[in-house]
Amino acid sequence: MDMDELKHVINNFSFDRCKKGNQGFNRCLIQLFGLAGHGKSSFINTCIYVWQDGEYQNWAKADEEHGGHHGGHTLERIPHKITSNIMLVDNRGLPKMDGYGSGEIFAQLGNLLPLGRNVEFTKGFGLVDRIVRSEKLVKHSDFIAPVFVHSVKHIIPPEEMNELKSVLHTARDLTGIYPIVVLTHKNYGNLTTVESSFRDMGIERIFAFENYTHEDHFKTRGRHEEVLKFLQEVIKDAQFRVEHETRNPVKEMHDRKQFVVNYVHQREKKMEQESLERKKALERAIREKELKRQEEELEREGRRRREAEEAALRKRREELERQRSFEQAQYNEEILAQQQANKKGNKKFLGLFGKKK
Ligand SMILES: Nc1nc2c(ncn2[C@@H]2O[C@H](COP(=O)(O)OP(=O)(O)O)[C@@H](O)[C@H]2O)c(=O)[nH]1
Ligand SMILES: [Mg+2]
Repeated sequence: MDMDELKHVINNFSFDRCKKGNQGFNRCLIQLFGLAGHGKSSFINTCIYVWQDGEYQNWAKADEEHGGHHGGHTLERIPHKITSNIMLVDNRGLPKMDGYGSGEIFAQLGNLLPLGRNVEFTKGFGLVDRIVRSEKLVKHSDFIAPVFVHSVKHIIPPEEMNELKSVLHTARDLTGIYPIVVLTHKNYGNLTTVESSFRDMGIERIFAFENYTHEDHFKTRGRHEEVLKFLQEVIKDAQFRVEHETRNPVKEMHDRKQFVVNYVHQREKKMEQESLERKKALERAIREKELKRQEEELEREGRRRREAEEAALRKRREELERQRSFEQAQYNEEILAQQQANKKGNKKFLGLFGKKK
């Protein structure tokens, strides 16, 4: 299919044209999710740029140095229109995937939080409250197509693989569709390594882009074509799911809500358990430290005692030595005196002997 044909297919997409009719679906929401800074907003800019084929603008407020907008970092769920039936949604990205964050991701992905409003992150059951408060503001007629955005600049370290895999699989359980993965920064990282990591996690549909940005928006056929192919893939899949399955958008929305509420509940339990374990570990560490301190004190005490005993022994030895040398000196003196006395005695005797002669 050439670019014009692709454009035609995308432009004419409508759930109304599905074989069984729209089954209650109106728009296809291409829901972008992923970590902050991986290029979600830039990818939206890229899609709009290609679709409108006019001047480049920072429509999605990507974090661009020369953008002059609010300095990037999307804080809201903003829908961007491609056609009246296809929307791209820039969800609020997370600084990292952790216990709290993933609940937020799924609430956004499940279309349970309103579009066009700030997404305030809350801890604990605050998220459930927000979901309940949003009930009247979200549309069950939105079909959700999950798209995970990841920059190939970030090679996924082994310790992050499981967490990410679990996020992608939960996204599948929540939406009924395996997320399409969009890799960004294609020319600035290790595409092959990152791509194979996602394949290892069971992801089949992967698109790689060098996004159009403020610095680089020189139109290339390769980039234009790849974006159109991506959009076509999303709508083909959405169409397939509405044509080949019996759907009930109202029930599906309800199930998604249930799913996320359960997820948050499980997550809370898990986090409570983890926090309890952390507390126990801390207490254990404190006890061990105290024990070690006591052992060291005992050891020091023992050393002090041994040293004192050795010093006393040394002193005693020195005294004995002094005593011994004193006695030796006395003895020597006596011997000397004796010898001198003997010498005198001998002289007298010799005298006598002389007289006799
Ligand atoms: N070279 C290059 N830069 C990109 C690409 N995608 C995003 N960026 C840059 O990466 C930064 C973060 O992108 P942004 O779209 O704001 O990320 P978000 O937080 O996921 O919305 C910005 O400075 C973008 O200009 C890409 O594919 N190639
Ligand atoms: Mg953004």
